[in-house]
Amino acid sequence: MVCLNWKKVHTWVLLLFVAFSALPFIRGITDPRDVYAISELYASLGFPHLLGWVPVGGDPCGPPSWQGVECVISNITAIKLNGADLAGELPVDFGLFASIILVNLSNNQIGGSIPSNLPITLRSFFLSDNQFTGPIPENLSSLSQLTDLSLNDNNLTGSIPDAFEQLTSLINMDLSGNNLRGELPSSMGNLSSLTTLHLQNNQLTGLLDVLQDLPLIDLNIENNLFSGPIPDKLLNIPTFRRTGNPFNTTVLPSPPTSPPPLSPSDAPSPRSAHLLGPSSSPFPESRTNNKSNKTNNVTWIAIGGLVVIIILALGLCLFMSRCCKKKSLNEKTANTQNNFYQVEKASKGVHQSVEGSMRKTALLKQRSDHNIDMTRLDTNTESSPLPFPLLPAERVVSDPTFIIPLAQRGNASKVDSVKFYTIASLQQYTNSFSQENFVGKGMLGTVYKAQLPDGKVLAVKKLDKATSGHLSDREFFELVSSISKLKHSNIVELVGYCLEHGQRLLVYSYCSNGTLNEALHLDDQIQKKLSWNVRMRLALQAAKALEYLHEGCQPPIMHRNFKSSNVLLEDDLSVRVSDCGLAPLLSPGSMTQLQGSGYGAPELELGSYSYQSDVYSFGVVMLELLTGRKSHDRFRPRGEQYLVRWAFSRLHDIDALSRMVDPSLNGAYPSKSLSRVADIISLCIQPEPEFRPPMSEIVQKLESMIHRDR
Ligand SMILES: *[C@@H]1O[C@H](CO)[C@@H](O)[C@H](O)[C@H]1NC(C)=O
Ligand SMILES: *[C@@H]1O[C@H](CO)[C@@H](O)[C@H](O)[C@H]1NC(C)=O
Ligand SMILES: *[C@@H]1O[C@H](CO)[C@@H](O)[C@H](O)[C@H]1NC(C)=O
Ligand SMILES: *[C@@H]1O[C@H](CO)[C@@H](O)[C@H](O)[C@H]1NC(C)=O
Ligand SMILES: *[C@@H]1O[C@H](CO)[C@@H](O)[C@H](O)[C@H]1NC(C)=O
Ligand SMILES: CC(=O)N[C@H]1CO[C@H](CO)[C@@H](O)[C@@H]1O
Repeated sequence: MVCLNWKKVHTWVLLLFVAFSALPFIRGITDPRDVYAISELYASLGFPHLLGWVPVGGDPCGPPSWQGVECVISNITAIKLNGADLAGELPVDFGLFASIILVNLSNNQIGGSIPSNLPITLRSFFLSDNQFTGPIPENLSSLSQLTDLSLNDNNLTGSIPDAFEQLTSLINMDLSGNNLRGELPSSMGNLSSLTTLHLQNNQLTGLLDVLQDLPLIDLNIENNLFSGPIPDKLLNIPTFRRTGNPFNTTVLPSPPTSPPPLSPSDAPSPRSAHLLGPSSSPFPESRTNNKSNKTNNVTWIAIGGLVVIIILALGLCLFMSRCCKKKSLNEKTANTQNNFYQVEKASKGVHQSVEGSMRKTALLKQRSDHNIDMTRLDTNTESSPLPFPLLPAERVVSDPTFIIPLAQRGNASKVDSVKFYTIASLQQYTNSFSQENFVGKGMLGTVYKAQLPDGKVLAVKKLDKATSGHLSDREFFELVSSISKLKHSNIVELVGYCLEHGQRLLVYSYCSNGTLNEALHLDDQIQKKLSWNVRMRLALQAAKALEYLHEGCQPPIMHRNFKSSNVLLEDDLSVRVSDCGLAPLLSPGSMTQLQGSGYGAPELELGSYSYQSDVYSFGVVMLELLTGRKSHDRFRPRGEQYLVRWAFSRLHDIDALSRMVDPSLNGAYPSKSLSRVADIISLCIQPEPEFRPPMSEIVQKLESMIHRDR
């Protein structure tokens, strides 16, 4: 009753207050893909001070507006942060913006390389006057709607990529003031709308012929190393600056009809633009009409009204529940502390709570001891501001439970054996997830090589948003915890993880000899080392890994994605199976993928997967070892594309069998063990799952065979 009276007096004040405090919990109107992309950008830039920007979540298209961000309804269409004193780098997945049209980050101090993953909707892309290094990405070729490109005054190196074939809308391009070398690529001849081209102050060489049929009005090639002769047509360009090149312009009036002196026959690299597929963005292509801000504002009024209603409703709920639970609140202090994010946000204004969460981001990054006092952390208003710069030395937080306070603090499930890594440290170790550190892309994410300051090398698996997105932080944490318990000499060891800014990464020990798939099908050097005996040893070790998962773990674990590219090889060619325990991340579609790649057992067709399905996949890997063929090879004749289909009947015919053996073994194998191997494989790849033997039996068979061969 006291509650209600009090409410009558203060209802409106309070409702508004609570409503505003609750704002961060309402799912904003902004396209979640854009929210994710802009959070990535913000983290990668090192959380600079920008009005309205928040590190996690937030609603870039909703009020309060974010500095420099423009939207059309729920889509981010422009980011204009030129001259905003920005440092840091651009994120690797910069391409995730779904509908962005203009990016202007000119006049800043942004470094690193230009990401190769770019938003394919871009029309205007300005990065001039920064500190970008490295090459111009070839994936420029996918930006078919580009009209303006300015990359001038950076420290870009390498040659201009042959990536312009599709860029027929490009009108202005400025690449001046870099360290670009090499000749102009032939696809520049396809820039059929180009009117302004600035290439001055580089070290470009070769001829200018490729430019002669472009509709240029303004061409500047000063201070390069171009050779003559200059094509006649270029001399008609209204503004053509060309001083500071070695060609002797005065000889030009007599352009030769014969082929120019410098052989143009050294054709451009064969990697022409059309070979590059569509953008790597996991989301469907999207296009947006850039409507003016006015349209935007009108819509805002409508949306604003709706939002206010929702806020009020939510506020009322929050208020009621808080008010009536007031008494029991004191008894539940511990719980309240667990949920300190909510408590704080509900009791302070929006502005303060944003500041608070930023402050926490900063604090969470700092090395902490186990008994950190949450209450003090929460109320300490004079704590340090933002974590500038984002890429300092290693910051490993020893207690992962501290990082995810929402995941029931005090729960016994602590991951003591693995480290928590910050995004920033992993970014540093992987050279910002650069192409040079790229190891491979699997069904679940992308793997990068990480070099730690102490010389240690690790493998970082950056999980795709699509694969781990359905797990809550808590579920992800439990997953990490369960993987960390897998200890076997033939299973890749998990050493840490990262859970920050919506990013989930797993950090593993690194296997220097790549995958069995590469060893068999790609890497001649390692393939030479794969003698019969080595192959049998690899099979045995891989079998032991699966045996451990199926029969040694409690509860047992299905691999669900066993294939030669998940069989990693150490220095000494011993096996470590990867992706163990990651089955919860696999989408339903992964079964189809496994089948498409030739590893999937027939029962997958019926949607069923069992331990015996792993056994089948193991049989396929043994077949790969035996034949040296790929599990699925679309370049083979029809009947031979799927390895199992081709091999199945041949396994029982001794002549056919000996013809099946990998020719690169040059017949160097004991014929007795060949038929034993064929028997084991036949058992594994039987169509009926119930007839396939358990892994322990396969381990025994392999062991006794290897033993007899000695
Ligand atoms: C982009 O930024 C540059 C540098 O501040 C500025 O000169 C230019 O007008 C901007 N262009 C657009 C389209 O915003
Ligand atoms: C560009 O690279 C050169 C040579 O590596 C270096 O001297 C210069 O400082 C760099 N400039 C910027 C802006 O990073
Ligand atoms: C690009 O130019 C070459 C040479 O002129 C031409 O053969 C090719 O068809 C053009 N490609 C496109 C996509 O226009
Ligand atoms: C370039 O784009 C293609 C498809 O558009 C994508 O598959 C590839 O991963 C991209 N390259 C890089 C280095 O991001
Ligand atoms: C926003 O982008 C999506 C695709 O990303 C598109 O389907 C939709 O039409 C866009 N909305 C507006 C208002 O432009
Ligand atoms: C700039 C330059 O080197 N100009 C020379 C071009 O060639 C003519 C005749 O060969 C010379 O007289 C110029 O000095």
